[in-house]
Amino acid sequence: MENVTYSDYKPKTGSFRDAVINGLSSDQKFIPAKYLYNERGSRLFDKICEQPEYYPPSVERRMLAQLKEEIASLTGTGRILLEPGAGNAAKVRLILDALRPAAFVPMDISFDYLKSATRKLVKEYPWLPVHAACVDYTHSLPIPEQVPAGPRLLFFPGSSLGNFDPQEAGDFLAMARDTVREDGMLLIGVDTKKNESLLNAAYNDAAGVTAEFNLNLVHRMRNELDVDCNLDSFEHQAFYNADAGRIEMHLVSKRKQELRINGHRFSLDAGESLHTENSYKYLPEEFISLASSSGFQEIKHWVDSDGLFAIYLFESC
Ligand code: AVI
Repeated sequence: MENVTYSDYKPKTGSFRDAVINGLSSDQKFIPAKYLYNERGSRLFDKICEQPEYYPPSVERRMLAQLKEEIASLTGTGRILLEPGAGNAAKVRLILDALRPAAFVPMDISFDYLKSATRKLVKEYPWLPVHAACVDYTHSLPIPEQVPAGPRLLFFPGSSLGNFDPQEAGDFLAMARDTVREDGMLLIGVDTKKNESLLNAAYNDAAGVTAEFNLNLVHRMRNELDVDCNLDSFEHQAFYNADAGRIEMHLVSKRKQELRINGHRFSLDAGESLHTENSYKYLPEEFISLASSSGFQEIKHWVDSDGLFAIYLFESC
């Protein structure tokens, strides 16, 4: 059997133009968060992960490095390891040696990025069969036919689940449960509810990288949709909404202005916002209950000593 395969499930990406026209037509104007991640946005997100205020990546990495043997003792070795949104596959490297999977299935929406990440990975781990799949995991989790039989483990780090609203998060977990089947497991990293000032600081870093990431949407509207607006006519806003249990990210119009896109005109008042992202935070009991309504029961969870981040291991039930 081949040690590396590539499958393209051709995810359909809707057009940025249609999404912006639709979002600006709504009462609370919005742009779906996935449009933050073009190539420039993905680079800015990588830079966010290096900011001292944005604690999730460093805390999760530290936890995985410390917990890998314990996790492996609970999952066993030789599983088929699946990772939706694997990107550059940096986090999985922390657990590969301990988990010794029978195969790894990295999934990502960008085929070019996935191919180059896979080429590097197979050089570093010559013993590991890799079956890379280009998919949009928000819609489906197709498994390439070359993937051998065996119990599956889905790895979903980075609190990416927090960018779904709770209903979508439940739907994603149910899809994950169908994908890993009866003898499957889920290893997932999820950000916790905590002191609001830490949360607010994490999305308002002093170097302004998160602001630049958010303003990338204005950049895209100017460059790709020919919208005549200045970058400095919007400002970044991110705050914790305690009632909803989420960080909200907005672009706030600094003045009254009109945005024209393909014959559509949208007027914005000074102070009016475009809602650009939600990032939900969960108490462990809330998250365990959400996962259990999607068919997973807890094996164990770990919270770091400062209560900043949680890692959960579930099995299918
Ligand atoms: C990708 N995702 C988990 C990040 C988060 O924390 O919700 C995206 C992000 N947005 C601003 N900073 C980071």
